[in-house]
Amino acid sequence: MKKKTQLLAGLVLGFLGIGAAQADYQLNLMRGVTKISNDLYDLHMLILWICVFIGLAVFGAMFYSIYHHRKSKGHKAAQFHENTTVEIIWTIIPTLILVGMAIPATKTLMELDDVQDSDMTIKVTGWQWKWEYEYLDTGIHFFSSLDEASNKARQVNSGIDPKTVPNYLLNVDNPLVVPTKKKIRFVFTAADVLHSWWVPDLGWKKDTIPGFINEAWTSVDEPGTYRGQCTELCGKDHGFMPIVVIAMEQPEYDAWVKKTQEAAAKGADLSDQSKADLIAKGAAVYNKNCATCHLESGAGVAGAFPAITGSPVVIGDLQAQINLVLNGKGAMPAFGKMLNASELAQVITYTRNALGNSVGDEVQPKAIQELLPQPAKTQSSETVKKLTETSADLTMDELLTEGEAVYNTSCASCHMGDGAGLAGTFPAIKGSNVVTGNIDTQIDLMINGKGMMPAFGKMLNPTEFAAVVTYTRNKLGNSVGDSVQPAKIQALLNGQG
Ligand code: HEC
Ligand code: HEC
Ligand SMILES: [Cu+2]
Repeated sequence: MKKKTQLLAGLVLGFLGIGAAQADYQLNLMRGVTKISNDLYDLHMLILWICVFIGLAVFGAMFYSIYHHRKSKGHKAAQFHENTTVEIIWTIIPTLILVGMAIPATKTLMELDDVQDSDMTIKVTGWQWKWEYEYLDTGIHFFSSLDEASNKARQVNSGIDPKTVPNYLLNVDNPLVVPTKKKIRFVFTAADVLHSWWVPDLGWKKDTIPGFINEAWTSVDEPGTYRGQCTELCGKDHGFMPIVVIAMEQPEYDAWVKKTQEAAAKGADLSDQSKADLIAKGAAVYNKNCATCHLESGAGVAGAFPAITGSPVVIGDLQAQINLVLNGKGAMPAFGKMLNASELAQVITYTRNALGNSVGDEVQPKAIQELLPQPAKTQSSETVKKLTETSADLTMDELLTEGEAVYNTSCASCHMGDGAGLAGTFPAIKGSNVVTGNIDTQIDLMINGKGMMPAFGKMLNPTEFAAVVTYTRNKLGNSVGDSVQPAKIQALLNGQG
C-alpha cells in the first residue's frame, strides 16, 4: 500500500518536475533545518488547510443541493434577484478569510527579508557553472564546483553507473562551511548569466543576477550537510552546479577558518616543474575547469566555444594566451581569480602541448605569479601588537596599511579594488560625497549600513574599522587628509550598546 502511494506521488511529482532534487520523492514541502524554513512550512500548511476547508464546504454544499434538490424529485428553483443580505455575506466572509491569511503570510515574509543584526556576511556569485563564495568577515574566498566523481560519471559514454557515485550530481569539491546558530547574511550576484541558489533545507531560493544584488539570511540550528543546486536555467551545464552547505558547531567552524586561512596564506607552490609534470597535471586542471566549454578533446562547440586544438591563440604568442586565460574575454571566464599560479602554468602548458597542439614551449608558476594581484604586505610584529589594542593610537602609515588589507577583504568585492564601484549597483568610493564629506557621517553609515551596504559595526573590530575609514578617505583617489583612531570607534560602538 505504502509502495503504491509512493509510486503515485512519484508519478505526479515527476510529471510536475517537482522533487527531482530529492533522492526519494516526497509529497509535501520539507520542514528544513532552520526556524524560517519551519515557519514557511507551517504557513504553507495553514493556508493549505484553509483552502481544503473552503473547498470541502463549497463543493459539499453544492453537491448536496444538486443531489437532494434535483428536478426529478419535484423541486422548483427559487427565483430572486439582488438579495442585499446575501451579497453582503458573500463579500464579508471572503474578505475576512483573505485578511486572516494575509496576516500570518506578511509576518513570515517580513521575517524572511529581515537581514538586520546578522553576525556575518557571505557573498555568493554564480558562474557558468560553479559558485564563488567570499566570507566578508574573514576574507576566506573559494570556488565550489561539481565533484570529480560525478563529473566523470556524467560524461557521455563514461561507462560509469551513476548509482555507484555517492550523492551523484549533488556533491562539490569545496563545500560552503558555516557555523550553527549564527545569523548569516548572504548577498547574491552573478558573473555571467542568471543563476539561482537553492538549498531546500534552508527554506528559500534566491536568484543571482549580473549587476544586481539580492540578499537573504539563514541560521542553521543543527550541524549537518545540506545539499541543493542551481534552479535557474543557466546554460548547457545548468544541471551540474550543485551546492553543499556544511553547518558546524562554532569551535569546529573556528578551526576550519584557521586551517583555511593558513592554507591560503601559504599560497601556491611556486617551485619550477618539469615540462612533463606541467603537462600531466595540466590535464587534470583542464578537465575540471575548461572541458565543460572547450570539451575534453579540445574540439570546442561550434558557434559557442572555440576549439583549443589548432586555436590561433594557443599556437600563437604565449604571453597573449596567458593574458586571455588570466583575464577572460566575453564568455570566457577570468581564471586569474579562480586558479592558483601553479594550476594556471600547468593548464596553459597543457593546452600548448596536448589536445593536438605541439608548440613546444612552457610557462612556470613563478612567471604567472608575477601577473596575479599581490597579497597584502605583512605587518611588523610591533604593529600587529598595536592592532590588537584598541586604546593604542596608530600612525597614519599603520592605519593605511591595515586599511588596505581590510578594504581588499571586506569592501573590494562590492566597491571594486580601485574604488570605482559598479555603476548602478555599488557607488564609487573614489570621489564619493560621503567619503569626502563629514567623517562622522561616513562612520555612522558604515556602522549601521544602508540598503545593500552591510552594517560593519559588528563585523569589523574597532581597529580594522578605523583603518578602513582612514584608508578610503586618503587612498583610492581621495585625499581628505583626516583619520580616525580605534578608541573613537570603540566609544561609538559602546554608546550604541
Ligand atoms: C564558460 C565556458 C568556458 C570555460 C569554462 C573556459 N573557456 Fe576558454 N573560451 C570560452 C569562450 C566563449 C572563448 C571565446 C572568447 C572570445 O574570443 O570571445 C574562449 C576562448 C579561449 C581561448 C582562445 C581560443 C581562440 O582560438 O580564440 C583559449 C586559449 C581558452 N579559451 C582557454 C581556456 C582554458 C585554458 C580554460 C580552463 C582553464 C578555459 N578556456 C575555460 C569559454 C570558456
Ligand atoms: C555587499 C556589498 C558591499 C560591501 C561588501 C561594502 N559596501 Fe559600501 N556600499 C554598498 C552599497 C549598495 C552602498 C550604497 C548604499 C545606499 O546609499 O543605499 C554602499 C555605500 C557605501 C558608502 C557611501 C558611498 C556614497 O557615496 O554614497 C561608503 C563610504 C561605503 N559604502 C564604504 C564601504 C566600506 C569602507 C566597505 C568595507 C568595510 C564597504 N563599503 C563594503 C555595498 C557594499
Ligand atoms: Cu546556474
